[in-house]
This record gives sequence, C-alpha cells and structure tokens, in this order.
Amino acid sequence: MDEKKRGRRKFIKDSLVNTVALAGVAAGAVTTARGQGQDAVGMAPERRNAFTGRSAPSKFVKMARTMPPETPGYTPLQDMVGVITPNELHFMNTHYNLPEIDPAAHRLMIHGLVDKPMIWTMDELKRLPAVTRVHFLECNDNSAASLKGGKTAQGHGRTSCAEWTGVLLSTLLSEVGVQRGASWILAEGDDSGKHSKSIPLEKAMDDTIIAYGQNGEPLRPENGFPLRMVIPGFSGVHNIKWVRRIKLVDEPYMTKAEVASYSSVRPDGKARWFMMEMPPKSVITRPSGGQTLSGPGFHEIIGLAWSGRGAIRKVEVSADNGATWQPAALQGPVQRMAHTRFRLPWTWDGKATTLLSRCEDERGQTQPTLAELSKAWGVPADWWKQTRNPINLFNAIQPWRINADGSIENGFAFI
Ligand SMILES: Nc1nc2c(c(=O)[nH]1)N[C@H]1C(S)=C(S)[C@@H](COP(=O)(O)O)O[C@H]1N2
Ligand SMILES: [Mo]
Repeated sequence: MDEKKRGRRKFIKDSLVNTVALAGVAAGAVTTARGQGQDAVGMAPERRNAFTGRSAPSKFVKMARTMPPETPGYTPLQDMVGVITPNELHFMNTHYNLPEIDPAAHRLMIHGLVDKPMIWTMDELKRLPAVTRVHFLECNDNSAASLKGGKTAQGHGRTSCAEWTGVLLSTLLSEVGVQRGASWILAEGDDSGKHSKSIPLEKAMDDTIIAYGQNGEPLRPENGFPLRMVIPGFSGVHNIKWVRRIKLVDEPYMTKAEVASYSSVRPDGKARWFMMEMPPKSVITRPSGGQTLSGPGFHEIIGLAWSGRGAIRKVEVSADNGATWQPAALQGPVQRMAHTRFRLPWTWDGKATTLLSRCEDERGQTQPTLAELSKAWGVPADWWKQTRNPINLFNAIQPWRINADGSIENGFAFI
C-alpha cells in the first residue's frame, strides 16, 4: 500500500471513530434533553402518545368509500387529487364472503392444457422477476349509480387506480408450458362462491399481472390479499381476487359471472355478453355535484379520464353545455389503462351553466352523449333510469349543472 492510500484509509478510519464519538455525544444530549420533554428519538411525549405505529387520516379529513344510500364501497373521486387511489379508499365489490387468508398457507395452481402443472407458494412467487405498473380497475356497472340518482362524482367511484406489483402471468405460463389447443384460461378465487371467469389466453400472455403489492404494501384483504389478478383495462369482474387456480382450457366456460349477471340485456331481448374492455370515460371531479362554487371568478376544472383500450389521448371540456369545447391539459405521465388527470383554467361569470367532459383514447374511440348512447341502443334517454336490467360499460358524458348560487347538481337528474 503506498503512502497516499494509507493516508486515505487512516482518514476514513478516523472519520468513523469521530462519527461514533459524535453519536455518543448526541445520545448524551438526548438523555439530558429527555428531562426537558423529549424521548430517546427526540419526540415530545404528547406526539409519541398519539403515534400508534400506523397512521390514519387526520380527523378533519372526511373521505370514505361509503356512499349511502347506495352500496358502500365507492371511491370518493370528488375529494381526490392526482391519480393514485390510497388503499384505504380503493373501491370494493365482492359477491361472496371476505376470506381471511394466511399467506403462508396460500397456493396458486396452474393446470389444464399445460406440459407441467405447477403449484406455487407466496414465497416462491415473490422470488420470480416482478413488474410494478399503474392501472385502473373499474366495475362493469360503474356510473350506473350516477344515472340512478347519485348526487356526487362518487357515483362514478366504482373505479380506482393503483400501482400494482406482482409477477406477469406470462412468466408463470412459460414455466408450465402452454399446450397447443389452449385458447382461454379459467381463473378461480378462494372465496366461498369460488368466483371464476374465463379470460382469452392472448390477454393472459400479454399484460396480466398476478399481483401481491398495491401502492407499496401488500394487497388489502378487501382487494384480494394475498394474491389477485390485475387484467389491465378488462372490466372489474375479470380481476379475480384471492386467486388460487388457473386452468388452461380450449373454450370459455360460461361461468355464473359471465352468463348470468354480467350480460347486458337490451329492450329487444338480445344481450351483449363477454364484454371485456372498459370503454373510454371521463368525469369532472371539481367542480362537481354536491360541491359549491364560492363565487364568480377563477376556478380550475379538474377531472379523471381513462380507457380500458389504452392511453388517453385527448380530453375536451365544455363550460356551456356543449356549445363550445376546449382541450384540457393532460397531467403526465399519461399511462395506458390508468386514470389520467386533466385540468383546464376557467373563469365563471356567475351564470347558471352545465359543465361536460369527453375523452378520446389511443384507438380514437370517444365518449357518447346520453342521447347518442340511447340512439345506439334504440331506447329513450330515460330508459337507463327506469330499467331494472343491469347497466354495464356505461360511459355517457356526465353533465354537472352549475346553478347561479354556485350549487352544483347531477345533470342526469334532469333527464
Ligand atoms: N374472488 C373474487 N374476485 C372478484 C370478485 C369476487 O366477488 N370474488 N368480484 C369481482 C368484481 S365484480 C369486481 S368489480 C372487482 C372489484 O375489485 P375490488 O373489490 O378490489 O375493487 O373484483 C372482482 N374480483
Ligand atoms: Mo364488478
């Protein structure tokens, strides 16, 4: 070792010794300070007592995923900023029980038309190469609650957007070896009703995630702990929670969730079924129903847009009930099959008006007005409000009516 190197080593060693010595001094200082109202980590006792080790929202923040009188479980889109839904507010929809699963006992099996059926533990899955991606999840019947009397943007809150972490299903499928002739997968959850769904093999091989992470922590039990499928852009019902079994098959299996409850029956008796991708949709979240404009002048219009068919390319806003439209700014990064925040500066003149938003996705598909959607279905516009048929994949433009006193109402109430 030459002199220069030795000198440098000594310097590092001395610095370390000094750091340790300094730490000692600091600890001593804290001990002295403790008598003056601090503990060993320098936290005042009144703060330490309030700290439980797990934080909760401030008592002044009243965001909740309940929307009485409708089913609880809707994300309060009107109160949110950015595009990520905190786990506590991720919408929740479940047909059976809420299983309590010990991850140590959980297994995922892949079998059927494969060369080598396999079973994984959670630990084994976590050893595999993972991905982390931002995607929205939206229930097939989202927005029906807005049509049927929801007063706020929470009527569209059966959608949430999270950063999901897990293994691509294609990674697992390459391990088992998919046999010629397989064209669908049948996926099953570990709840009491064994919720199951057929999914085209093409989608399973493309971007389907077997996820264990949600916004930096394990999935919440309500959202599928310890393991769920995230099928980007496909309607909620496909995204099997508590997933435990995937069978490679050669046709769709006509499970209860694809033939009984998730088809849309038209008035002529025909039904649309096996609808998978959620259509483009946008909702202005501020100003929106139930909120009040504090007065004429500057207000920023903000909202969310998303499409199950790719990235959002364009959002336009009308502040005069559709007479004129202006392009809103898209807040980046604009991610595929993810909520996208849009913003538009607006000066309110204090007169009654109606706000609208419409979006376009990367395939050039757009949002219809309720009148256009009704025409396509051959029904009068108020049919949507009266019908007892399930309303699936509803994406008509949401009108928000601004009254002269600044109060805001759901424009669907006036159909
Ligand atoms: N195992 C299982 N997975 C399920 C369901 C279910 O009832 N059981 N419901 C589906 C439906 S209809 C929706 S909309 C989404 C909702 O996901 P979330 O509750 O995590 O928001 O989960 C889907 N996955
Ligand atoms: Mo759903």
